[in-house]
Amino acid sequence: MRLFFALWPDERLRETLTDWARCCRASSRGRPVRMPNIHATLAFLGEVDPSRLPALRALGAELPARAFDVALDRLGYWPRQRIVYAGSSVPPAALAALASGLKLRLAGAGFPTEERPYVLHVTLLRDVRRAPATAAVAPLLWHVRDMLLIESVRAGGMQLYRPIERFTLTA
Ligand code: 2AM
Repeated sequence: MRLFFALWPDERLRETLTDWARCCRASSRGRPVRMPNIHATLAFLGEVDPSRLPALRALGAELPARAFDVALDRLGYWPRQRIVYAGSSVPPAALAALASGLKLRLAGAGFPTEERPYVLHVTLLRDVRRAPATAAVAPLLWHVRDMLLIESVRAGGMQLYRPIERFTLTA
């Protein structure tokens, strides 16, 4: 199974982010992420044997993580990944704590983890070869109340993200 932990904006937020992608695309070009698929990856696991699912479920449930709000207030461009993303110029400490706590537990349980520090990014466009004309957007407040374990599957030529487990973050 190809798995990852993610934060998933609600439908209203994903619609607004789809509008951002549409605006951006006029200058940057690229391929928009479909509205249902818009998310922020917290930790990418890659191929995982299904026998490890109980360990991942337990790990997510035991993570002492708090709910938080984050303002998506900028558009970023990563030329190497060729993506345009929505990001935050003021990511809250609770997000950093969630990402580092998850990484620590994943590493402890023998899962591969990312070396680089965590940077919140909600990918909006892929296969982008030039920066969008503007990085400024009206801030969008995202109330993050849960974290998901997602399975990534390809079906009929499309990328589908299937929620495996939802973990409520404490208020
Ligand atoms: P991206 O948005 O930065 O491209 C499901 O594929 C999610 O996992 C995507 O959001 C993608 O992040 C991320 N992802 C895919 N392959 C990855 C990799 N090799 N390393 C880190 N993240 C990856």
